[in-house]
Amino acid sequence: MVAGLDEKLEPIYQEVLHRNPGETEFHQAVREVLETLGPVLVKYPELADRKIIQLVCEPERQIIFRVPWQDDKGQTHINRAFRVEFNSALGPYKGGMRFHPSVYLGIIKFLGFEQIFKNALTGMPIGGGKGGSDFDPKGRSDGEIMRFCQSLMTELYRHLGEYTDVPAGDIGVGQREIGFLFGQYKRITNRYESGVFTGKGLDWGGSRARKEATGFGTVFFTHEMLKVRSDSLDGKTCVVSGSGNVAIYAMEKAMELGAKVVACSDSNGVIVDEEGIDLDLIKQIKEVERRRISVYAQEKKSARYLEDGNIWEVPCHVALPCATQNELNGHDAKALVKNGCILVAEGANMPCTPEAVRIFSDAGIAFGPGKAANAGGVATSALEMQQNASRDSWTFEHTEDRLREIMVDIHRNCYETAEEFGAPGNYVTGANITGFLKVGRAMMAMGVV
Ligand code: NDP
Ligand code: 2IT
Repeated sequence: MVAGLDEKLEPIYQEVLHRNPGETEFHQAVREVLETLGPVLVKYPELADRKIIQLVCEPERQIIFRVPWQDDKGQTHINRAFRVEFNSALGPYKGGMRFHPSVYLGIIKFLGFEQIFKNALTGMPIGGGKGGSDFDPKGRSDGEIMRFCQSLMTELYRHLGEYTDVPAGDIGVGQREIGFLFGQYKRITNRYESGVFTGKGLDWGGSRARKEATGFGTVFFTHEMLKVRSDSLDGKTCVVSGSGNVAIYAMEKAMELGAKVVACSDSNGVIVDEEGIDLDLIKQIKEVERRRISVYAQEKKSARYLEDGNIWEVPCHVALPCATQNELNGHDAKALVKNGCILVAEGANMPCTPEAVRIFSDAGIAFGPGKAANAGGVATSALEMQQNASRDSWTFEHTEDRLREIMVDIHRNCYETAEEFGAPGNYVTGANITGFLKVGRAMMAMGVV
């Protein structure tokens, strides 16, 4: 059953459907936020009078352009790239770039929309934006990746700037790609403008702990969720989907806090290792060799590889979806509930379908939505911008401490806001209302712009 919308919000949602046809992920992200905003309009009718919700659903600017490039054999390819500059009420547009064949405008808009509220929750001065391309980096050489990034930046540079729009990584975009993008930006603009990108290498303006930040932050948030239930990660069994940037560092911090991680995955399959995942081996396979997760089971006799397997059928106490949107559906949620799962926190953006979230809620499973639970990545991006602006470089410990404090604050704000608006323990309500009110008030203050 789909939850009903408040009578003031239903026409707003219908208008979003009408104006953005076919963009199903964007519709899903908007609906999930609108479902929680009814009580906000009762308490703050001035937000409705000024059409703040309608405004926040319409990107300030959307850029779409072609990216032609040549592969190693001299063949020409044409990709499409996007940058959606969604909302700048709190600071320059900020959000990652995604390279994946599934990328189209609806994906970038859902991600940009989520980013507005996530960035507001961090308490840092950053607006919301997102970009990407339908380019598939799998199997491409370093030279091909470089030429693609250079071609993309030859158009995108004119829209960026440390006070305007500050990209970072996301699926398919890590430090290698940020290096190529930054290099071309620097060349075209003739400016060493460190603060125009985050996720940079440590030798050229990057922040310590940025690489680890999203995964670590998700686990800090999980730790806080368990703490209010007088529980902890110690001795818990975890499964973490994906084996990319977010998944690897979520596994690392979960293990550090005493959990046993027994499964992770990539888009081809799942590995299950009841002895506990060997993270050094995962890092070697994924970060160094850029190979498939199946290689893990060839190296480790205690592991099983399930081609096209379903990771959510592996019994666990704590599930951390860290791969991609809608990777955990109602069927998967039922399997988790049946197998005794007590907590789900989203390291990825919108990995759980609305049906899955309802099943968790009905079963009393603690659920941490991505815009709160994975905000540590972009929060540490803002710390990277802070270091760039002051030409400073912090220690790993100091940066990790700041990240931990930010995640504790986000958790507390979401928890308290949920209570204030009559939905105790509901972090979806808490995160949406906290984020929306912060952005909405800033938009009110700045007039009709
Ligand atoms: P990576 O590219 O490093 O890793 C992505 C992982 O997810 C890979 O294991 C990949 O497998 C898997 N995956 C991607 N797409 C699919 C798919 N369609 N089906 C199945 N598996 C898939 O990306 P990140 O770790 O950076 O991002 C993961 C998630 O976290 C995304 O939702 C992203 O938006 C979100 N996120 C990222 C942040 C960051 O700082 N990087 C911050 C906050 C959220 P394969 O290699 O086989 O494709
Ligand atoms: O979804 C996200 O928050 C990210 N991909 C990180 C964005 C950023 O600017 O660090």
